[in-house]
Amino acid sequence: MTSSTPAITLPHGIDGATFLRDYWQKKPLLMRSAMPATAFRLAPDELAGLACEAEFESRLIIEHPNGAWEVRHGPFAGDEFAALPASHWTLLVQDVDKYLPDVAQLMEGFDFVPTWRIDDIMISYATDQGGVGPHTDAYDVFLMQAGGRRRWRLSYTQYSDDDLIPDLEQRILSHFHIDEEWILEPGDVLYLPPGIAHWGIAEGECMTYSLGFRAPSQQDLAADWFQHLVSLTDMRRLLDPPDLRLESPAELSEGACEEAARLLDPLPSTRSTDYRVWLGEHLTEPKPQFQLLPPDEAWSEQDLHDWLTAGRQLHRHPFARMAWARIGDDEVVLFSQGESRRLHHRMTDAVKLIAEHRHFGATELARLDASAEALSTLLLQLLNAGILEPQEQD
Ligand SMILES: [Mn+2]
Repeated sequence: MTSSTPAITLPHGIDGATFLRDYWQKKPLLMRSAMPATAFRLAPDELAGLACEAEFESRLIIEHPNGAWEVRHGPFAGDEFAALPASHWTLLVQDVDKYLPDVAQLMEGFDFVPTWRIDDIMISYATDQGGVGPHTDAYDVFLMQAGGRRRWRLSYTQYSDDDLIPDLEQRILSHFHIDEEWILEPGDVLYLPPGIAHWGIAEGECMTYSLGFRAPSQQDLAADWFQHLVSLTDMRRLLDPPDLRLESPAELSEGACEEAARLLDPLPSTRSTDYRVWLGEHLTEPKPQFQLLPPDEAWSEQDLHDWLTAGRQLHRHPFARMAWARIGDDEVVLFSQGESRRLHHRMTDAVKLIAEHRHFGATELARLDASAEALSTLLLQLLNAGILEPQEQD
C-alpha cells in the first residue's frame, strides 16, 4: 500500500451532495484546513528538478520591475533558476500526478465530483510576489495550498478577451476589480468554478497544487463525433427515387432530398448506444504523451492468481483515465484510454471498483458478486494493456 489517502474535509455543514448542488460549477468555496499540510511532500528543488526533465511540461513566468511579463518554457537547465531575481517569478509544472504516485493519490480525496473530468495536478512554486497574473480559466479547479502563503483575489466581473493584456502569450487581464480576498495557509483549499477571474500572489515563497478538470468544447465534441460518424460510412451513392417524375429537370426535388437523407439516417444519433460508447472513449482519450504500452511480459491467469493470493495489490497506471457507463439493463461498459470494454451487467460492481479506485487487491475483489472467470478475464485485459499494474511493495 502507498501512503493513506488524505480525504478532503469539507467545511462544516457541507457534504459532497451540498457541494455539487450549491458550489460545483456555480460559485467559489474556500475550505480552511481541508487537507493535512503533510499531504504535500514535494520540495521546491525537487519541483525544479522535474522542470529540467523533458517529460514534464513546465513554464517559468517572470514579472519584471517595469511591469512586463516574460514566459519561458522548459525543460530548463539547472543553473537557470540560480540566475533568476529574488522575487516576482513562478515555476509551473503540469501533469505531475502522471509521474509521482504520491501526487496522483491526492486525487482520491476529490471523489465527490465527477472524476472522469479530472485532467491533472499542476504544481507551482513561487517566490515572494510571484504568480501568473489575474486571469480566468475555462474549467473547474481546486487550488490546494501546499506550503507557504498565497493571497487569492477573486473578481465576479465577467471579463472578455478585450480585457487581456495584448500581445502576450500568457492570458493576463489588464485590469481587475477585487471582490474577495483570502490568504491561504498550508492545507487550505480554494475551489473555483470556470470563468471566475482570480489572481494569486505569493506572500513569501509558496507552493500550490492545482487539480484541474476538463471541459471539452462543443467544437471538440462535434469534431470528434462527426469524424466518428464518417468512420462508419461506406461508398454507397446517392440514387434518384424509383418513381422519379420531373417538373423541372434542374429542381432539387423533395424526393431527391429524401434519398440523400436515406444515406445519412442510418448513422447513429446522440440517443444511440453507439454515441454513449463513443463519448466514453472520447472523454478517456489520453493526451498523446500519455499513451500506455503493454507490459514486457504478458500476464497469465496463473500470474494474476498468484499475485492476488500473495496479498498483493493492483494499481492503476497514473496515465490511465477511467470512466464507466450503463448500457440499457443488460450491459456496462468500462472506458479507459479511449477504449471501451462492454460487459454483462453482473460486472457492474467490478467495473465501479476498477474505475473508482487507484489500487485494490484480493480483499476488495472477493466482495464482488461477479463470476471469477469474467473478472479474471477483465483484469488480465487491463494488465496486458498496461492500464493496471502490479503494485510494487514499499
Ligand atoms: Mn487559474
